[in-house]
Amino acid sequence: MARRLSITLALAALASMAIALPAFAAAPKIGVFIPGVTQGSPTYADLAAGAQRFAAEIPGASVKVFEAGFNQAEWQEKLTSFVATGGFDFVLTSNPSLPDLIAAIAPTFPKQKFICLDGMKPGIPNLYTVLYNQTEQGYITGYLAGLVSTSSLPGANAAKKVGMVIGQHYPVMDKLIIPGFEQGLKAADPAFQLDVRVLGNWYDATKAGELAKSMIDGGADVILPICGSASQGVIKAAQDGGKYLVFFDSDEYSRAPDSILGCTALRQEQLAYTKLKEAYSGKLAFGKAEVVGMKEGYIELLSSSPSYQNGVPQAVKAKVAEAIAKIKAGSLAFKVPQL
Ligand code: RBF
Repeated sequence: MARRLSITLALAALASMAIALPAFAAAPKIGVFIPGVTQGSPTYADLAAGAQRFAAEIPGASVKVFEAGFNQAEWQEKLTSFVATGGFDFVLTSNPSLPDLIAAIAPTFPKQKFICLDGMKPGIPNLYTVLYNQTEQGYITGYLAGLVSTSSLPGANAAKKVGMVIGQHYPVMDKLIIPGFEQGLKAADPAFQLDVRVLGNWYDATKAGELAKSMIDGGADVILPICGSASQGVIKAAQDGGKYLVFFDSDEYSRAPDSILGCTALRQEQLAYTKLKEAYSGKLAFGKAEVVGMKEGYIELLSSSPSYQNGVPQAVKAKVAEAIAKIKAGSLAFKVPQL
């Protein structure tokens, strides 16, 4: 009798626990929408990895990763069918152009929760966006590039020219990244000129190499490639010309340890993991748009690599460290403009 009662009580306790659990406790289904391909674009690989880490902690949770490919004209339709057929609790994606595509279908799928990293759009009730402060990231990367260019390193010349190869123009590039990079260069020396070349896609390494070579011939001694897998061509051109590279997004040093002198990384895997966890526990502010940067630990200069430690002159490292400390302390601040 007592035994039966305790079993009944235990069942009742279990039942009340079940009621108390959050709505998504029945193992969340996560859909990861990759606007491009994962291969060669670390931010996309990191996005999927963050979702996998989150799912691995919850028994029965699942992650479906969908690559939408490079034809941007197809993304809207592909996103719609991914959402319509997926039955996901959360759709996670990353790209500055995705919030508008999500906004177009959000009213059709009002119960579908969307999380978009590397984008900004407040006011959509079922969309949360979080943007990296890439003005800040651009500034530190540009300051380092400018100081390297004016240093006495072999390959650094007297011309005050630094280059970028970009996949395409878009508001985050034009309003945050390029102005930030330029400000950083000019902080090193106001005479700097930035040469920006546009590839027109995110994969053509041959053309990216040609653009880089042409900039090097024109006097650029440091180049920042932001062009996805096409960056391989830029690396080759810099190596052939005895010039230097700085990188965005992730740890790229091993691709050219003697030529890549700095990587400012986004902690995208951590951000994807954290935001999914917050969403799952009902703490994510859907409808809001947030911005994160160095202070929050989501942008960092990867300074422990031997390429940086041994390749960058001591005086340059000291100046860059000082600028980073100012940003973290708030005495050097970069406002993110309206996109
Ligand atoms: N970055 C990549 O690394 N690979 C890509 O395939 C890629 N495609 C993009 C497509 C569009 C429409 C836009 C707006 C940006 C794209 N980016 C891509 C850039 C990415 O979102 C980010 O701005 C840069 O990686 C710098 O952090």
